[in-house]
Amino acid sequence: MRLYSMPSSGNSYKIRLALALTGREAEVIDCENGSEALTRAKAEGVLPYGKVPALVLDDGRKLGESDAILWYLGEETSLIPSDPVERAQMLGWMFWEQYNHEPVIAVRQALLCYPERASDATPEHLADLLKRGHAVLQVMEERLVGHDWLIDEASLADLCLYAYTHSAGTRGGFEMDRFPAINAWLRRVEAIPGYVRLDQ
Ligand SMILES: N[C@@H](CCC(=O)N[C@@H](CS)C(=O)NCC(=O)O)C(=O)O
Repeated sequence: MRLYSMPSSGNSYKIRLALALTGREAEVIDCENGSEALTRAKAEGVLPYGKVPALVLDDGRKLGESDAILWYLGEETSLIPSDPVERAQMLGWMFWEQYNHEPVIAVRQALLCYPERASDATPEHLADLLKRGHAVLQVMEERLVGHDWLIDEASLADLCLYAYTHSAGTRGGFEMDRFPAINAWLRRVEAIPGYVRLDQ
Protein backbone atom coordinates (compact mmCIF):
# COMPACT_ATOMS: atom_id res chain seq x y z
CA MET A 1 0.00 0.00 0.00
CA ARG A 2 1.10 3.58 -0.56
CA LEU A 3 0.07 6.30 1.89
CA TYR A 4 0.10 9.94 0.81
CA SER A 5 0.49 11.70 4.12
CA MET A 6 1.11 15.22 5.42
CA PRO A 7 3.69 14.90 8.23
CA SER A 8 2.33 17.82 10.27
CA SER A 9 -1.37 16.98 9.90
CA GLY A 10 -3.55 15.15 12.40
CA ASN A 11 -5.74 13.67 9.66
CA SER A 12 -2.68 11.94 8.19
CA TYR A 13 -1.35 11.08 11.64
CA LYS A 14 -4.53 9.06 12.33
CA ILE A 15 -3.60 6.75 9.50
CA ARG A 16 0.06 6.40 10.49
CA LEU A 17 -1.13 5.59 14.02
CA ALA A 18 -3.64 3.00 12.77
CA LEU A 19 -0.98 1.35 10.59
CA ALA A 20 1.37 1.14 13.57
CA LEU A 21 -1.27 -0.20 15.96
CA THR A 22 -2.51 -2.83 13.51
CA GLY A 23 1.02 -3.86 12.52
CA ARG A 24 0.50 -3.09 8.83
CA GLU A 25 3.02 -1.52 6.51
CA ALA A 26 2.72 1.05 3.77
CA GLU A 27 5.14 3.09 1.72
CA VAL A 28 4.67 6.62 3.04
CA ILE A 29 4.95 9.53 0.61
CA ASP A 30 5.40 12.76 2.60
CA CYS A 31 3.26 15.53 1.11
CA GLU A 32 3.79 18.53 3.39
CA ASN A 33 1.66 21.62 2.88
CA GLY A 34 2.94 23.58 -0.12
CA SER A 35 5.40 20.86 -1.14
CA GLU A 36 6.19 19.70 -4.67
CA ALA A 37 5.22 16.17 -3.59
CA LEU A 38 1.70 17.37 -2.75
CA THR A 39 1.39 19.20 -6.08
CA ARG A 40 2.64 16.09 -7.89
CA ALA A 41 0.22 13.79 -6.04
CA LYS A 42 -2.67 16.08 -7.00
CA ALA A 43 -1.50 16.20 -10.65
CA GLU A 44 -1.13 12.41 -10.79
CA GLY A 45 -4.73 11.99 -9.63
CA VAL A 46 -3.86 9.71 -6.71
CA LEU A 47 -5.84 11.77 -4.17
CA PRO A 48 -9.55 10.89 -4.59
CA TYR A 49 -10.72 14.21 -3.12
CA GLY A 50 -7.60 16.22 -3.90
CA LYS A 51 -6.57 16.02 -0.23
CA VAL A 52 -4.29 13.99 1.98
CA PRO A 53 -4.35 11.47 3.50
CA ALA A 54 -5.00 9.03 0.67
CA LEU A 55 -4.23 5.33 0.63
CA VAL A 56 -3.53 3.53 -2.65
CA LEU A 57 -4.11 -0.20 -2.29
CA ASP A 58 -1.94 -2.87 -3.88
CA ASP A 59 -4.57 -3.42 -6.59
CA GLY A 60 -4.53 0.30 -7.45
CA ARG A 61 -7.84 1.25 -5.82
CA LYS A 62 -7.71 4.53 -3.92
CA LEU A 63 -9.18 5.57 -0.59
CA GLY A 64 -9.55 9.13 0.65
CA GLU A 65 -11.03 10.75 3.79
CA SER A 66 -9.09 9.87 6.91
CA ASP A 67 -11.98 8.26 8.78
CA ALA A 68 -12.90 6.04 5.81
CA ILE A 69 -9.26 4.92 5.60
CA LEU A 70 -9.34 4.21 9.35
CA TRP A 71 -12.41 2.04 8.77
CA TYR A 72 -10.56 0.08 6.05
CA LEU A 73 -7.51 -0.48 8.26
CA GLY A 74 -9.65 -1.37 11.26
CA GLU A 75 -11.58 -4.18 9.49
CA GLU A 76 -11.22 -7.49 11.32
CA THR A 77 -9.32 -5.95 14.23
CA SER A 78 -10.48 -5.22 17.76
CA LEU A 79 -10.54 -1.51 16.83
CA ILE A 80 -14.00 -2.05 15.30
CA PRO A 81 -16.42 -3.62 17.79
CA SER A 82 -18.47 -6.60 16.69
CA ASP A 83 -21.62 -5.35 18.46
CA PRO A 84 -23.75 -3.32 15.98
CA VAL A 85 -24.76 -0.73 18.58
CA GLU A 86 -21.16 -0.16 19.69
CA ARG A 87 -20.13 0.06 16.03
CA ALA A 88 -22.73 2.75 15.47
CA GLN A 89 -21.61 4.59 18.63
CA MET A 90 -18.04 4.50 17.35
CA LEU A 91 -19.13 5.92 14.01
CA GLY A 92 -21.08 8.59 15.87
CA TRP A 93 -17.88 9.86 17.46
CA MET A 94 -16.08 9.72 14.11
CA PHE A 95 -18.77 11.74 12.30
CA TRP A 96 -18.82 14.16 15.24
CA GLU A 97 -15.04 14.52 14.93
CA GLN A 98 -15.29 15.57 11.29
CA TYR A 99 -18.25 17.93 11.72
CA ASN A 100 -17.74 19.43 15.18
CA HIS A 101 -14.22 18.78 16.46
CA GLU A 102 -11.79 18.97 13.53
CA PRO A 103 -13.22 22.21 12.07
CA VAL A 104 -12.52 23.96 15.39
CA ILE A 105 -9.70 22.13 17.19
CA ALA A 106 -7.60 21.48 14.06
CA VAL A 107 -8.36 24.80 12.43
CA ARG A 108 -7.10 26.84 15.40
CA GLN A 109 -3.88 24.80 15.34
CA ALA A 110 -3.52 25.40 11.60
CA LEU A 111 -4.07 29.15 11.95
CA LEU A 112 -1.36 29.35 14.62
CA CYS A 113 1.15 26.94 13.05
CA TYR A 114 1.03 27.38 9.26
CA PRO A 115 2.44 30.79 8.14
CA GLU A 116 0.28 30.68 4.99
CA ARG A 117 -2.84 30.64 7.23
CA ALA A 118 -1.70 33.61 9.35
CA SER A 119 -3.85 36.11 7.45
CA ASP A 120 -6.97 34.26 8.73
CA ALA A 121 -5.69 34.30 12.32
CA THR A 122 -7.46 37.50 13.37
CA PRO A 123 -7.93 38.00 17.13
CA GLU A 124 -11.72 37.68 16.69
CA HIS A 125 -11.46 34.43 14.74
CA LEU A 126 -8.98 32.94 17.24
CA ALA A 127 -11.15 33.97 20.21
CA ASP A 128 -14.25 32.44 18.60
CA LEU A 129 -12.42 29.16 17.90
CA LEU A 130 -11.08 29.11 21.47
CA LYS A 131 -14.56 29.45 22.95
CA ARG A 132 -16.10 26.90 20.58
CA GLY A 133 -13.15 24.53 21.06
CA HIS A 134 -13.54 24.50 24.83
CA ALA A 135 -17.22 23.60 24.37
CA VAL A 136 -16.26 20.77 21.99
CA LEU A 137 -13.63 19.46 24.42
CA GLN A 138 -16.21 19.57 27.23
CA VAL A 139 -18.33 17.04 25.28
CA MET A 140 -15.37 14.62 25.30
CA GLU A 141 -14.59 15.40 28.93
CA GLU A 142 -18.14 14.52 30.00
CA ARG A 143 -17.99 11.16 28.23
CA LEU A 144 -14.52 10.34 29.58
CA VAL A 145 -15.28 11.06 33.24
CA GLY A 146 -15.68 7.50 34.56
CA HIS A 147 -14.95 5.87 31.20
CA ASP A 148 -11.60 4.73 29.81
CA TRP A 149 -12.56 5.04 26.13
CA LEU A 150 -15.05 6.89 23.94
CA ILE A 151 -17.06 3.68 23.60
CA ASP A 152 -16.79 0.61 25.80
CA GLU A 153 -13.42 -0.55 24.39
CA ALA A 154 -10.50 1.17 22.65
CA SER A 155 -11.64 1.69 19.06
CA LEU A 156 -11.11 3.74 15.90
CA ALA A 157 -13.01 6.56 17.65
CA ASP A 158 -10.12 6.99 20.09
CA LEU A 159 -7.47 7.10 17.33
CA CYS A 160 -9.57 9.48 15.30
CA LEU A 161 -10.08 11.94 18.16
CA TYR A 162 -6.60 11.55 19.62
CA ALA A 163 -4.99 12.92 16.46
CA TYR A 164 -5.90 16.59 16.97
CA THR A 165 -6.79 16.49 20.67
CA HIS A 166 -3.28 15.52 21.78
CA SER A 167 -1.87 18.76 20.37
CA ALA A 168 -4.85 20.99 21.19
CA GLY A 169 -2.94 22.64 24.05
CA THR A 170 0.56 22.80 22.60
CA ARG A 171 -0.36 23.81 19.05
CA GLY A 172 -3.84 25.25 19.46
CA GLY A 173 -3.58 27.15 22.72
CA PHE A 174 -6.60 25.41 24.28
CA GLU A 175 -6.61 25.31 28.09
CA MET A 176 -6.18 21.58 28.60
CA ASP A 177 -5.88 21.86 32.40
CA ARG A 178 -9.65 22.23 32.37
CA PHE A 179 -10.03 18.66 31.04
CA PRO A 180 -8.46 16.10 33.41
CA ALA A 181 -10.43 13.15 32.03
CA ILE A 182 -9.24 13.97 28.49
CA ASN A 183 -5.64 14.20 29.71
CA ALA A 184 -5.90 10.79 31.39
CA TRP A 185 -7.42 9.34 28.19
CA LEU A 186 -4.57 10.79 26.08
CA ARG A 187 -2.10 8.92 28.30
CA ARG A 188 -4.16 5.70 27.87
CA VAL A 189 -4.01 5.99 24.08
CA GLU A 190 -0.24 6.56 24.31
CA ALA A 191 0.08 3.35 26.34
CA ILE A 192 -1.50 1.15 23.62
CA PRO A 193 1.24 -1.22 22.37
CA GLY A 194 2.61 -0.01 19.03
CA TYR A 195 1.71 3.65 19.62
CA VAL A 196 3.76 6.15 17.57
CA ARG A 197 4.06 9.92 18.00
CA LEU A 198 3.07 12.36 15.26
CA ASP A 199 6.72 12.91 14.38
CA GLN A 200 7.72 9.23 14.37
N1 LIG B 1 -11.89 15.48 5.80
C1 LIG B 1 -10.63 15.18 5.23
C2 LIG B 1 -9.75 16.44 5.31
C3 LIG B 1 -8.54 16.31 4.41
C4 LIG B 1 -7.76 17.61 4.39
O1 LIG B 1 -8.30 18.72 4.50
N2 LIG B 1 -6.44 17.48 4.20
C5 LIG B 1 -5.56 18.63 4.21
C6 LIG B 1 -4.46 18.41 5.25
S1 LIG B 1 -5.18 18.18 6.86
C7 LIG B 1 -4.92 18.81 2.84
O2 LIG B 1 -4.90 17.90 2.03
N3 LIG B 1 -4.39 20.02 2.60
C8 LIG B 1 -3.65 20.29 1.40
C9 LIG B 1 -4.46 20.96 0.33
O3 LIG B 1 -5.68 21.15 0.52
O4 LIG B 1 -3.87 21.32 -0.67
C10 LIG B 1 -9.98 13.99 5.94
O5 LIG B 1 -10.32 13.74 7.09
O6 LIG B 1 -9.16 13.29 5.32
